[in-house]
Amino acid sequence: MPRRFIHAADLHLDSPFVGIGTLREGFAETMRDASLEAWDALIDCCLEEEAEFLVLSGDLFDRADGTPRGRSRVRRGIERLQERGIRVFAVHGNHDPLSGRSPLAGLEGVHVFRKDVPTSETLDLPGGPVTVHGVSFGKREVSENLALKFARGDAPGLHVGVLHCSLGEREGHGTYAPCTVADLVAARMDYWALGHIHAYSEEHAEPPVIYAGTLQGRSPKPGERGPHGAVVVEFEGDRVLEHRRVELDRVRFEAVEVSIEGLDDEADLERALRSAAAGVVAQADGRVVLLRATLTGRGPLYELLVRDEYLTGLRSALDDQEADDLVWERITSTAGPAVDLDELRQSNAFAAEVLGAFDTLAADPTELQHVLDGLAKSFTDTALAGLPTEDLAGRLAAARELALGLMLEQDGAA
Ligand SMILES: [Mn+2]
Repeated sequence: MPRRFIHAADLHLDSPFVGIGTLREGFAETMRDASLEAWDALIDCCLEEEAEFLVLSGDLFDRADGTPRGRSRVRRGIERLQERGIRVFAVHGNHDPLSGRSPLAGLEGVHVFRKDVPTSETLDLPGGPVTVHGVSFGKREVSENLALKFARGDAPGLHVGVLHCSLGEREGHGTYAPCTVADLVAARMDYWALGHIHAYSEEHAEPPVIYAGTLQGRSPKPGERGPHGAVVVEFEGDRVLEHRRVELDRVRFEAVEVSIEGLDDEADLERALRSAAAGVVAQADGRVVLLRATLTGRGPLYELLVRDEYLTGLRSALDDQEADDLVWERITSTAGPAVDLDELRQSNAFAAEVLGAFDTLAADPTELQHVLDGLAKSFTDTALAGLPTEDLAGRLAAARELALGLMLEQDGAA
C-alpha cells in the first residue's frame, strides 16, 4: 500500500473575507467560521487518509501571531494528529513571518522551520525515512531567492521541499522569495510543497512542483473562486506515485456570466440568472455558494439595467427567494444597448468617434486606469460603480456601453 502525506498552504485562519458585497442575514456566522471549519476538515482528511505527516507551506495565519480563536483551533487539531502520531512541518510566509515566537512553537509533534536558511528534518518512520526541508520568512518582504539555498543531502528515502515563494509575477500577489521552476528542480527534491499563490497550480510534473492554493477561498476574485482544499500525495520509497486535490472548503465563491441577448423582459432575466446559478450550486456538493453574476451581451433589457439601483434591487429580489446553499453576492453588468458596434464604427455618427476613443484606451492600461479612476467618482450610482476596481476591461466595457446608451437616448429624444 502506498504511503501518504498531505500538503496545505495559505490557510489564513480566522481572517475576515475581503471584497464581498451585501450578504443576507444569517450568513455572518457561516462566513466567520468557514476557514476554521476547513481546518477541521483538513485534520479529518489527514486521519482518514492515514497520512504520515502534514506540511503547511506558509500563511497559516493572516498575521504573525494569528488570533486567539485561530490558535486555539490549531492546537486542538494538532492534538488530534498527535493521538495518531501524525507529524506536522510548517514554514511561515509573508503574512505570518517568523518575527518573534511562532504561534506553533512548543506544540508537540510540530516542527517549525527557522527563518532565512533552509534546514532539514529526517523522520525515521516505520515505512522508511522521509526528509522534509524548509525555510520560514523572517519578515514580510523577502527579496532573496531562497530556493537556491536548498540541498538534498544524502539521506535515503523521500525528500520534500517546503517553501513560500513567487514563481514569476502573479496578478494579485506580491513578489516574494522569487525563484524559477529550474531553481527548484535543481535542488533535487522529490516533491515541492509551495505556498503563496491562492489558486491551485501544478508548476512542474516530474518532480511535482505544486501550489496547493488556499484551503478556503477568501474573496470573489478569480484565483479564490471554485474548489479549494489540500493535496494528498502518495509515495513509496523516494518516489511520488500520485498527487490529487481534495476539496475541503466550506463556503465557495463562484461567478457566472449571463448574456441579455434574446431576453425580452425581467421574467426572462430572472429565469436566465437562476438557471446559471443552478449549474454552479449543483457542483458545490452542498456547500454554501457565494455567487457573483455578470450580465453581458446586447439587448433591449439594457435600458432596465442602467436604471438607478436596479442591479442591487435585482440581487435582493433573487436572494430573498434562495435556499440556504446559495447567496447572491453581487450582480454587475458589462451589457450594452442593442446596437451593432461594427456597423457603428463604420458610420459617420459621433458615436463612431466615441467608440474609436474607447478602442484606443483599451490598448493603453496606464491611461485607462487614470480615466477610470476619474469616472468612478462621477458615476457612483451606475453599473460601473458595482464592478471591482481591479477589473479594468470590465469597467471600460461598462463605461463604453453607458456612453453609447446615453447617445442613443439623445438620438431617440431628438
Ligand atoms: Mn503569501
